[in-house]
Amino acid sequence: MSSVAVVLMAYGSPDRIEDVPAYYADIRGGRPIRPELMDDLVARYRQLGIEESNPLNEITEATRASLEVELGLPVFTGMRHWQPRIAEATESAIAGGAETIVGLVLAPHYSSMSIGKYRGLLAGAIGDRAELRFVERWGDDPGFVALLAERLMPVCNEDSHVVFTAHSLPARILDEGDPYVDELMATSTSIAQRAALGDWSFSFQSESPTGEPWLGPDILDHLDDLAAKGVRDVVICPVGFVADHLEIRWDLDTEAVERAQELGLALRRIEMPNADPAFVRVLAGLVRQEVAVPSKA
Ligand code: FEC
Repeated sequence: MSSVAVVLMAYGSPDRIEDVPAYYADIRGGRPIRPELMDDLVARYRQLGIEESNPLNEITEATRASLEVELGLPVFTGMRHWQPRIAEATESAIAGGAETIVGLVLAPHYSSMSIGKYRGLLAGAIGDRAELRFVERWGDDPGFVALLAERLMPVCNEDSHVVFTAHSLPARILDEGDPYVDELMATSTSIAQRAALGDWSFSFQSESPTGEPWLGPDILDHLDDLAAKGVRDVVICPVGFVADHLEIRWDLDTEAVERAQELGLALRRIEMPNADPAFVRVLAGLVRQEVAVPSKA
């Protein structure tokens, strides 16, 4: 077998508070940012205690390091919107002699605006210098479904209503036949079956103010609806994310918790997979489906 390396890709988070403007500019791809939106984003990171260092990126590094040990292959982190960039990770892999590169994104569901973008960045960086194997989607992976079901069951009681969530995207993806929503519903249904849930629903979160319609319902509106229907106990299971980052720590742990308190709802969420060994084994299994890597005994 030719020499193999893995490029493990994630959204990325600014290292320090002073990096936020450059980070946001990268996300916006050069489109202008209203000053109040920039101030709001800086304030969100600041309220999470991110000043001189960022624990959110440390989770990705811990995941990378554990995956490298689990696979016995070099694994390089490539961030979509921060450093180290996907291109830098690719250069490191090729400099280390990789002839085959496996691309794996720390986001389970395919969309042209999500995994499709990561793929484009990685393929462009590799060019014809190595063979690319790419994990296109993994929301239906049985190990991932089982992991989330196992985290869900202990935090549910007989009155709980489970809400599965994922990052919203501009609604125009539906006109383009994007599989994102179908994949999210398939993952949610599989987890609900596995955990034998009676009462559950799906909602989006983390919509960005870009001036166009986004997929809904948004989690805050959804909590209003659930409260109006008489639900009193809500458990959130974010299926579109795998780690504690801004979208979990702010949008759920801060904003959704505040809304739930106003509505008199009990609200909690599952622990995110982060760098849990069971999750790292799921990731390793995805890589092994692309290349023949012996399993650890
Ligand atoms: O922890 C962190 O510091 C970063 C958390 C973070 C994750 C994340 C994941 C996804 N996003 C996706 C789509 C979009 C689209 C736009 C967009 C905008 C933002 C902004 C921040 C941000 N996203 Fe994000 N996203 C994270 C953070 N995202 C910050 C900009 C400010 C704001 O809206 O609050 C709109 C871009 C544009 O303006 O054109 C679209 C998708 C995911 C899940 C897949 C993945 O992780 O890659 C999809 C984590």
